[in-house]
Formats: sequence, structure tokens, C-alpha cells
Amino acid sequence: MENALINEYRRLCRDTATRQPLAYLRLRRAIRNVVEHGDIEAGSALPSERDLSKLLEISRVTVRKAIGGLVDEGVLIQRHGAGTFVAERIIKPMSRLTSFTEDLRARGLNPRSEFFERSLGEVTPEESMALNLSPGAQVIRLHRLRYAEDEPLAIERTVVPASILPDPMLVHDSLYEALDHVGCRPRRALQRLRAVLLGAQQARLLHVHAGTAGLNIERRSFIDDGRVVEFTVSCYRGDIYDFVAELAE
Ligand code: 16G
Repeated sequence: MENALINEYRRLCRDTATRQPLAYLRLRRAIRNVVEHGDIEAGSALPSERDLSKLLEISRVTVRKAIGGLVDEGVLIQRHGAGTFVAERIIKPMSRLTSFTEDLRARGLNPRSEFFERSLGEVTPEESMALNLSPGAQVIRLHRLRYAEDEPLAIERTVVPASILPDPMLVHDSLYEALDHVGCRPRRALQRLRAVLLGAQQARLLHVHAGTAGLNIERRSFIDDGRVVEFTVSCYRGDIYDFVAELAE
């Protein structure tokens, strides 16, 4: 991996056609290229600032500047005290009806949530449309910030009919686990996905800069008898997630 990076950096220094006069921009380009070519795998550590400066015979200030730019772009992430790593994107298949908890556990990551709201109340007109409920019906509401380990990945607001899940405190780590316990695991869902730019508050919660791209996803899930069991509006980090769908003719 070091060799790939050294070779790429030297190649860019020699390349007169695309010659980039500033060393930190050359290094930035070189790192980006080797990450894109898969010469450095997602999740792996970059050599230390000191090692890079020795290997490439450039100053540490230059290395720091190059890395800083790539951290801002989301290509690299810095973990305090541990070093700099190639950011890993999370691939989420759209064809399977899975939960956040299941998705992360399948990747060997530890999901957790911070609850901003876990309450019982009367359905609003908008929620009653989404859930096919009559005015006056009771619903439970969850507002959660969802993490993988210590990394915030998504903000979710969920509404579930209280006729299905009577007490919001039944939801601990996973909504789908709680629905499973009452025999109402979603079987089918309609999902609408659109791109958004994260506002200041969302960006702060998700530890990204305001204006970073996010994915706004609305999911209405159904059980076998046709009842809607959840209406969730999620905001997933666009810099980390790839939503992938398989298409057939
Ligand atoms: C996912 C779902 C969300 C669901 C949640 C349940 C998407 C886009 N959204 O985040 O609709 O409510 O999982 O996760 O996949 P949980 O069982 O871990 O609470």
C-alpha cells in the first residue's frame, strides 16, 4: 500500500500533462487515486504523517494539509489517538426489508441509539394519512439518533399505531425487534428516497459540515393483513451510505 502511494505520488510529480505545482495538492490527488483504485482498502490505516513525510520527502505541514482536505471531503477519517483511515462506505441493499440494527450487526458493527423522544400521543392529521388511522387514534413516536459504535449515521422519526405497539418503552435497541415480539414484524414496505442538503442542526448531530449531502428516506411498512406498522422519516448520511438496488428486465 505504501509502495502504491509512493509510486502514484512520483508519477504525478513526473506527469507534465496534469502537473500540479503544489505538493499538497499532488499528494491529495495521489491518495485519492490509490483509494479509488482499491490499492488502499476502505477501513485501513494510512501511514502516519511522519512516515509519509519521510517516504515522500515532503514536509509534515504539506502532508497535514493534504490529509486535512481529504478528511473534509470524507475520503479519510481521523480517529483521535488512533490515526487516519480510509473512510468506509456502507452499502445498503434496497431489495431487503431490514432494520438499522440488523444492517449494522451484519457488518460486525455495534448499533446504538440516542433517544430524543419516546412518547405516546394522539395522531396528527399527517400521521393519520400515512398510517391509515382515524383521527383521535393513539400512536407511539420515536425520535432517534442512530450510531455505529460512536459514529452517528442517521436521524430517524418513527410513528407506530399504539394498537400495534401500545407502549413506546417496549422499544429498546431495535424497533423491528419490538415489533417482532408482538408478532407484527413488517413484511413489505414502500420507500421514497430523495437527496437533501443537511441543515445546521442535522449536520451537528451527524458530525458533518452543514450543507453535506444527506438521503431523506420515508418508509411505510405493512404487515400481512395490510395494516401499516410504521411510518419512518430517516435522514441518512450521504457521505457514508450507498443505497443499491438490483434491477431485472
Ligand atoms: C431502518 C429503516 C427504518 C426502520 C429502522 C428500524 C431505512 C431507510 N429505514 O433505519 O424505516 O424504522 O431501520 O431499525 O432502512 P431498528 O429495528 O434498528 O430500530
